[in-house]
Amino acid sequence: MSTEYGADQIQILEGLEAVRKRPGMYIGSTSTRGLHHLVYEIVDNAVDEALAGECDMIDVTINADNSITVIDNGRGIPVGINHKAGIPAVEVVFTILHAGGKFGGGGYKVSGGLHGVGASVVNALSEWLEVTIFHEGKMYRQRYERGKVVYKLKVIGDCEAEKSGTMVSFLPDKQIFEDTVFDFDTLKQRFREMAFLTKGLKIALHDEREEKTVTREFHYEGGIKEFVTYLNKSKSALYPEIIYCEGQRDGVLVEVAMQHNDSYNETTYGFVNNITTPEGGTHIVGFRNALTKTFNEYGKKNKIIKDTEKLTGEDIREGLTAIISVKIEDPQFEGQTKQKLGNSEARGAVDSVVSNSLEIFLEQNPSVAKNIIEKSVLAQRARDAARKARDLTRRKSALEGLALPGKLADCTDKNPVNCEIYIVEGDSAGGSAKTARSRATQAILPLRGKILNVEKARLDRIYGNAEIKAMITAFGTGIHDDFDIKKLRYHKIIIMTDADVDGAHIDTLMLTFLYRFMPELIKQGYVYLAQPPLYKVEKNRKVWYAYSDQELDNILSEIGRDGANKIQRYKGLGEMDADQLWDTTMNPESRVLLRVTMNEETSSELDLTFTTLMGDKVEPRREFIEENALKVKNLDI
Ligand code: TTJ
Repeated sequence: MSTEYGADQIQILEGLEAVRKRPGMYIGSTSTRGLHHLVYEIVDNAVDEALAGECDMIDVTINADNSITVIDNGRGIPVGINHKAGIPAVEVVFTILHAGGKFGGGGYKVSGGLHGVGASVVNALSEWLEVTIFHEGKMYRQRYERGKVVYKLKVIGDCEAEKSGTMVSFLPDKQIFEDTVFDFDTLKQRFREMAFLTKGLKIALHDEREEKTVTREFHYEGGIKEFVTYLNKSKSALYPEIIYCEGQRDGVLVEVAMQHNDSYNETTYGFVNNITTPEGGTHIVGFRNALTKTFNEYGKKNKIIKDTEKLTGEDIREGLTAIISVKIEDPQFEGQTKQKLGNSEARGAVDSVVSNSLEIFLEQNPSVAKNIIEKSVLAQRARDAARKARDLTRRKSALEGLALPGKLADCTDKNPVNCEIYIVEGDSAGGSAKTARSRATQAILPLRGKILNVEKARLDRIYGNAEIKAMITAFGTGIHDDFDIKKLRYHKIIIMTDADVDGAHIDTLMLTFLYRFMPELIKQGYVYLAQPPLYKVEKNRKVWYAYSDQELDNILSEIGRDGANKIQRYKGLGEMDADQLWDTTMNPESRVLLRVTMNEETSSELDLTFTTLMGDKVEPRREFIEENALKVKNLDI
């Protein structure tokens, strides 16, 4: 092999060597997030073939050895010689850096976007990778190891003459990734999203790591319209129609679907070339502009609002679920985390496509239009009331200084880095916690009963709620436009509830509040759940604590099940005295805390989790709980 190596090949190896030296530069990180990006990178190439109208099926398998296989029924990566490089095009795709998205030219591509670094990066970071192409009755194959060609592209057999497609298998390199185990749910959620965003495309995911293969299939003929229906499934829609806008301008392909529900939250997700844009950008700005303008014009023209009145965008978007999906040839991502679309042409394109379609829709559906505008007027009144309440609090705190809530037992240390606040369910457990705590660094805020469900209340009621006010003042950050993470008074916010169904419900209520009003606290890793033990085992005056049934079993196996044990099942925090609470749950030396994290790449699923758990509809909630009952301990919300 070495004698055939020319200058081109040496350059190739240097390119891929650079990827192996600094993988983070190419895939963001070598954590599980980066690991999963490898799969998206390969699948994105197949999605491009679907966008070109040449493929309608993608099949992904997590194999028993944790390698991945992706198959599509597209035209197949070209096997002919690429004249510039002097090697088959498929070899260029897998061995030359950045060649990925540039093949074929023209048209919209989802690969080569934010994460789209090309299939060669996946190759460089894989122990081995094999590509098989089905083309005109022949099967071609090439294998690589850590990016290096093992053998030249060769014909390995025949296939049916009509069959065409590409199959790629790879095993992520354990020398590169901290953890090489794929998470089925992470992949599943991403593929569901991809299927919504590419109408008509069938994506199947198989997991062959257990004896019985698990399969999920996604296929939505309605595309993002079905996405909106899915997001609204646990809410009550305000009208049955999904408003849908589609069009193209200045090289930007625009697709928008939306529907209001009777809740008070806006749920808008933007996508650029199938990549989520949590920080928004020009496409979102264009959408909002069009919405505000069109509803105000319609409302005035039809005398639903007075000429002097103006609905704000926020009011119109109360309870709105919307998907804004744009495809653009050269997306520019900006912002701190490069998750914000910068292309200015996207603003005008979305604005004009949405304005035109929405105006027509409203003219044709006057009762829907009236319904939405009336809800917006109510939203405006509530917002005015909330603003007044907030101004009053602001003025008060300006006069009297920031008064901490009376129920808060604050810590003495004033450096937030050292400080923790325990949010404790119930006054009695709050009392034990106050006795048990380490005064210097641990503050205690007891909450009476269940906190308000913020999914079901308008702002004025939320701001009026005593428990919520107490938390906001204790944290010190303020909320909404006033939110300032630099003012956070504790770097650990620890939710401590009973280890029972009620406790789990309070956890969810608390997390819902934090997610909706202070998401930065979760994103930056300041939020934790305390883990009180489930059992206490005593034998010969020695004590063990078990935090799960499994652990209880282990302890009993170790010390013998001879009847001399006294086993106590804790039903609540209140059953522990202060010393026990300290030893088991609060002592930083020995306690177990679960940090709450969130994955922004699939935030639509996260939103759904909260609305499903907290919403009115019983059936989706029951299904959700049944489906997730086994993994309640998985706190990656
Ligand atoms: C390019 O233009 C000529 C016809 O084939 C086009 C192409 O490259 N199609 C294509 C690539 N289909 N599928 C892929 C592909 C699939 C996987 C799973 C992985 C990669 C890197 C590419």
